[in-house]
Amino acid sequence: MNTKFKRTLVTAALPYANGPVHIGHLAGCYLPSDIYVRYLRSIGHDVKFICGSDEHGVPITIKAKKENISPQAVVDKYHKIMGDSFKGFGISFDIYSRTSSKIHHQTASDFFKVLYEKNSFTEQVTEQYYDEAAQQFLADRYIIGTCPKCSNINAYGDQCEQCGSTLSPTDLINPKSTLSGAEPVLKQTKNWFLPLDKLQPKIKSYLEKHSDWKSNVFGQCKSWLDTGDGLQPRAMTRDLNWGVPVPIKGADGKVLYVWFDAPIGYISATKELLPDTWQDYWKKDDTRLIHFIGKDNIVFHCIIFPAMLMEHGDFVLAENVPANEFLNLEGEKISTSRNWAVWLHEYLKEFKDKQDALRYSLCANAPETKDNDFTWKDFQTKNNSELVAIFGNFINRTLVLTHKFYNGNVPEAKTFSALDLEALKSLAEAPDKISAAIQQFKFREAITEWMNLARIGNKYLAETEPWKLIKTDEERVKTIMNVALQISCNLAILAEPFLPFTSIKLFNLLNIKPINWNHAKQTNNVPHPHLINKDELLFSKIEDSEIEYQLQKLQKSKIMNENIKDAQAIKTETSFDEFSKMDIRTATILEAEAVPKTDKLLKLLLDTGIDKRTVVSGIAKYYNPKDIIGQQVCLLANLSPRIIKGIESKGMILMSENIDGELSFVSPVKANVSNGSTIK
Ligand code: B3M
Ligand code: ZN
Repeated sequence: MNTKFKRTLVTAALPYANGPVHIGHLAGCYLPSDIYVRYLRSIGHDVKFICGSDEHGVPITIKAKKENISPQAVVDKYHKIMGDSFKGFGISFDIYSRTSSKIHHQTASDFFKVLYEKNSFTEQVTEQYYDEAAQQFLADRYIIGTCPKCSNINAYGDQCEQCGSTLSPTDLINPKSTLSGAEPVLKQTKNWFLPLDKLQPKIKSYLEKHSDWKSNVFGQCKSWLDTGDGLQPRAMTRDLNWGVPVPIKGADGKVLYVWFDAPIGYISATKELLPDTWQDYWKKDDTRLIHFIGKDNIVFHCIIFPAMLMEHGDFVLAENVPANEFLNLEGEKISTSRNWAVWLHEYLKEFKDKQDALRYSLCANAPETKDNDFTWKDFQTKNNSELVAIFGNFINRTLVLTHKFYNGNVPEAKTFSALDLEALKSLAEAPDKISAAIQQFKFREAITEWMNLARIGNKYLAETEPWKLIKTDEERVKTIMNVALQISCNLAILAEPFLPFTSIKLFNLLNIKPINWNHAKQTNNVPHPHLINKDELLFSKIEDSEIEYQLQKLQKSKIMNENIKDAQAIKTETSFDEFSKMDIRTATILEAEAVPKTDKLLKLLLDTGIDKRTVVSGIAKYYNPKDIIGQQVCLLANLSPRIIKGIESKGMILMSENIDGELSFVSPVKANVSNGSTIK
């Protein structure tokens, strides 16, 4: 590691407090940063790990409106859920703060004032949509209208979710304010812009010093600088009533842009953590600042925040920004609004004490260089075939044999054979390999090296076969078991950054107080004489049924999403003539019974006023046959007959379907509509 640096400040992106955190967050940002920090702590480096909730911005105000609560209530709720999830997974922040705190408001406000007084900002008057009824300017998300590209009538002012186009509010046809429903009017407003165009040369020379950054990060930065006219001025204030008020005259009703205040949150949280020494971590040249983030945050951390810091002066700039790509779930983009996610707080409940299984699988499959996919099947395989079958198996055999042969007393190693020496050599070499990978932010490689050591342990036992030798060469077995115990102990040391829960458990089984990375090259960490504790399994198999359950949960989200889509999108136009071809009538159910060997179908006998006929209907999940006798329904009476499960079905009963996919009858509101009445 570069010895120029005396201390490291690691920040992890402040997650938005408008929803819980999911596996994408963990894999993209919080797990790699936690591994990195735990490693630095373990080698005795001075490191601080900073995070907190990002509690400002428009999405939070929208959520508050929707739920009819205050923005503060929204962020209070999610700040707690997110903080608990991180704690649950052992993410070892030194502080998990929040941007609605007083210290943050003060810090962000002061920061803005410094830039303002240095004339860093340009003032610009632009036209923004304004809601006269609600008397406020409208953020893009608060305006809906018809998409000019695909005619979706519910497109947002910044984006159409139907066709995916990026829009600006003035592109919308028939724009409406979501606050009052009124048509918004364009009104002039003044805001303060950071002239990134003018700062471009400075930013460029900063970035050029860091061409060693991960290629996905460096590449994205370059394309910001090189595309079109390069960087453009960006507003650092917004017309909104939730956030840090703009601390200058004439700025009533305006707050700092959320991406201005959020990264300053790293500074305020450090102040809160270290009231006396925080400046060492932000202002001394021998501090190394590292931002862990997901790829959608690159421009803010590599361009805008450094530009703010440069303008302010005094602060160190990020030494590295090891951003990850995205993690997908079962082949699809993770989405909060579509509930296509594995929520950390749910995982913690459903897989009790299995945090390390997820940490392992997310690290082994981390989206470090490209987007990656999480599948439940792969999670199960990584747990069952690697954690249980390789690592767990090695540890378990070692502990069980030590108890069996020596009642748990660590035997002494006296003379070493070639096989022993080979194993000990691999053991001594492992820490440097893993360190090198971690220092280069290659966490997948690091955890693979760690697992390889467990593989070496297994191979060693398989080759030396102590269970056979015990009958013929007891002295040898002592050495073998001692070596196996040394491997186990160093696996515990080296596991700590990745699998902290397991590391503690394993030290405990070995009856050794946790020791740090600096001892990991030694191959005599388990003393003799020494008594180990009773063996226990470190990992258990994850059953097919548990995986099935998770897949079903996702399937439910999928059905719900399809239904929402159906409910939102009106089908293509049809003519009255087409519609009139359908003969829809009222009818009453006379008899109902389940169709044998199916769980969906009911066979119904209907009185249509004209005839009595049989209709097979897929409603068995929603109605009990005996409850629907006498129910009046609407029937598509001239649908061509079909044979369903050997029964001729003549017509179709109309049902309404809600977004959960539940069906319910549609019937006349007045009770005395006779059977056979037409519906037009
Ligand atoms: N809250 C975006 C996010 O959660 C944003 C990060 C802020 S870091 C200063 O992805
Ligand atoms: Zn569209």
